[in-house]
Amino acid sequence: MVIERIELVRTQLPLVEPFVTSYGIETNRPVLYVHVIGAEEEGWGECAALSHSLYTSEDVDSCAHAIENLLIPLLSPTTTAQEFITLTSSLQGHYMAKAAVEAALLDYQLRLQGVSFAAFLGATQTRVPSGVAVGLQPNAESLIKTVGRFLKDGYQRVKLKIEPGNDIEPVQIVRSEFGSKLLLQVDTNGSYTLEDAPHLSQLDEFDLLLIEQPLAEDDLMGHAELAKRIHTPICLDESIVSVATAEIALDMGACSVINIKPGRVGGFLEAKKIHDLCLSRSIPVWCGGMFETGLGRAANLALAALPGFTLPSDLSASRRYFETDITTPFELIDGFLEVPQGHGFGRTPLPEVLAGLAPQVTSLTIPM
Ligand code: NPG
Repeated sequence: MVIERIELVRTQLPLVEPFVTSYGIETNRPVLYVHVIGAEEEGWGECAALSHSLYTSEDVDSCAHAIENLLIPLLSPTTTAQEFITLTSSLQGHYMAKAAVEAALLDYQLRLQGVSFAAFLGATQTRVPSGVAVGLQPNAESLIKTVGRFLKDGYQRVKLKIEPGNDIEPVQIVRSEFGSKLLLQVDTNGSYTLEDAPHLSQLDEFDLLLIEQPLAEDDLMGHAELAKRIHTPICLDESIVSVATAEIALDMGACSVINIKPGRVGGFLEAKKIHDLCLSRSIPVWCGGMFETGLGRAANLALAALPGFTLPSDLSASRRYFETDITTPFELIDGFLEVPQGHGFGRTPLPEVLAGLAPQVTSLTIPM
């Protein structure tokens, strides 16, 4: 498996509607693909980073810089994804940048071997229950309209973004409008402090699946304390950057559910380790989303098809985010998305769609 060259492919894709969270408004999905090219095959990996570093410290420009200047120089033409992890193990941070390179190498080597990513990981499902994330809404009317539209589409679970001052009421509105059977959870993106525990305990009566990342990323102690003061299960997202942090958080009682996002933990191989740890402890996990294009979505679906993913994931149909996806789009069928079975991730960028987005392509040489 000799890699001849690598390209960084950059463009952006507008979102069909703005996505509002506690830290800002997303209107575009910046696209950064790592494209590995060999004589007989190619591989593609998508970087999860956004245009800003408000979600985590990485952004799409910092990732492109790290990939070009720190990560690709460590490769040789025969480096495998597994070897890449060993080579970069002493390099701190750069999770999303590493994950994008690892993904391209995985796709490349699995295509060469003629194996699907789902089979490689040991997936046990052929379709994955689809959840939808709903950004902050300006008023009750638009909240009800938006949630109603997604439920009509068939989404099996709704996640509401909440923030201080805009939290109990939207949950109460959705519960009373759509009933107690709706699988409902909330995500605060770390916007509360432990002092808000009495306030957050007001969510207990709404029988939520979980509250995601209520406190700051580095406040594991706070989460462990909060878990004693509220009944809603705590799920961690931003705090979990590796299997080691997952183990610490679980040992401390800081969470009872984990959102696994491959980009946030440095790649799919680490994501699988977190899954395996949680499965061994009967801790439910689900796959988070970063409104990836079809390429990253395809890879996430294979991960979410592992047996420990017992909660619906943030894996929506392509059209929830994009008018035209860069790959063949993912469709919602009876509330599920199908897990791709083709070699590698089973989806590649469609050349004509990508060309229409006028991508900026940087060719990188691999050290011999
Ligand atoms: O379905 O892909 C998706 C998006 C899910 O809400 C989602 N992602 O905090 O997990 C998150 C969140 C996010 C939104 C992250 C905006 C970063 C920016």
